[in-house]
Amino acid sequence: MKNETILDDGLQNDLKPGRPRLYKAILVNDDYTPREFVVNVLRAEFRLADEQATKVMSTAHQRGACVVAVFTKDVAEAKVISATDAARRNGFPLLFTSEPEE
Ligand code: TYC
Repeated sequence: MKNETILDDGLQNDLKPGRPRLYKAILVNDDYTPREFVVNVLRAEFRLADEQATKVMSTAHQRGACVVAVFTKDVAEAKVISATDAARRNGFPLLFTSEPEE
């Protein structure tokens, strides 16, 4: 009993804050959303430069999906919702998702 306190250096237990896990915001391809609209959403919601937005859009178009950027969990989820909402408001099925990095 006495030694538990003495031996616990506090470095390995579950309460250690550590580095927060990062989340990928992912752009998913579809057959209907115009390429230009996708690029504009990437610029407006994720603050990508035009060239980078075009690259990310093209990669998703060719491969089915593309990582847009990584954020903390809260920020990734907020941006994914906001970007997907912008598409719905304009009548497009464009989808963004988020998932933790390995
Ligand atoms: N595939 C769409 C088209 O041909 C463009 C597009 C690209 C849509 C990437 C979604 O994540 C996407 N108009």
